[in-house]
Amino acid sequence: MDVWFYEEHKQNLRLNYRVKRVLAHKKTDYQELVVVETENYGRTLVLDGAVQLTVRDEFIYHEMIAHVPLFTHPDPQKVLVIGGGDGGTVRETLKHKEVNEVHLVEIDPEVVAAAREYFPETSAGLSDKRVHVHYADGIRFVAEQEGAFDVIIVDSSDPVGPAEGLFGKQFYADVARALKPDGLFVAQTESPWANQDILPRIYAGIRATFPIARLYLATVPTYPGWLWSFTLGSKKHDPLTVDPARIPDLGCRYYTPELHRAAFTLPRFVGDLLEKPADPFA
Ligand code: AG3
Repeated sequence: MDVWFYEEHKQNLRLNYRVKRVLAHKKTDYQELVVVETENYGRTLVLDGAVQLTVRDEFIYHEMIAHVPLFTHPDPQKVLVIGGGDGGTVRETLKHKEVNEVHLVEIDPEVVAAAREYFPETSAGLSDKRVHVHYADGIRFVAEQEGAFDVIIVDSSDPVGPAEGLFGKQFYADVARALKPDGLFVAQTESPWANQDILPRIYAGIRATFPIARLYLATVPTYPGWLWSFTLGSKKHDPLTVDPARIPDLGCRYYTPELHRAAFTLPRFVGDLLEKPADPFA
């Protein structure tokens, strides 16, 4: 069989994957959902043409989006995850013993259903008794919270379609209000290589909202540009002052105590990008 799937990384650039099997393909109320088994990366979840996770490399993204904020906060008990219906971020969050409540707010129930059916190793944590799954719009959910969470993790798709509002100034203000007085949040903030047009605006929005704003990097082979960014916005705790000697070994495959600090050391072109004057998303 010679079947290929591609993601369009740029108008003139596509990444092709040889497909062993198409496991699911449907239009949900929110997006087009595809699950394929690829030769190189194993099972792959694709939403509106954008790869969300592959079994082979999802650990990189999920470890980095969860452990950097959760080890920056000294006592993260109550955590909110926006998006992330595949469960990968929740799985990593549950590795922190202080965490006693995780709320996952996913707009599309079909994403959770597909994760439970096709990605058991990613989604298993969703059945943990500390986890509460809400099928709701993350923007509205956050707007209704006040001083409720230690850590908020925004595990969204790209800022087009259902996730667009999750990158806006109003949303960041609502996130700040939903956090406790020493709370902090992190969002996946696209690629500093492939998304240079929008990253300065996303970063500007977070920096305008939080006293501490820090961008960090990880290499995700299946996302456009490979080089991927996350931005942490914090009211009090600074990720750069975390003592690596106090970070326990969780048996991660990408994240390490030393990498916690190193991930914030930016190549010059990335630093320059963040200094570019930009209007935050409305
Ligand atoms: N969130 C998706 C990151 C964006 C990927 N973009 C792309 N492929 N164009 C990941 C969800 C995993 N929990």
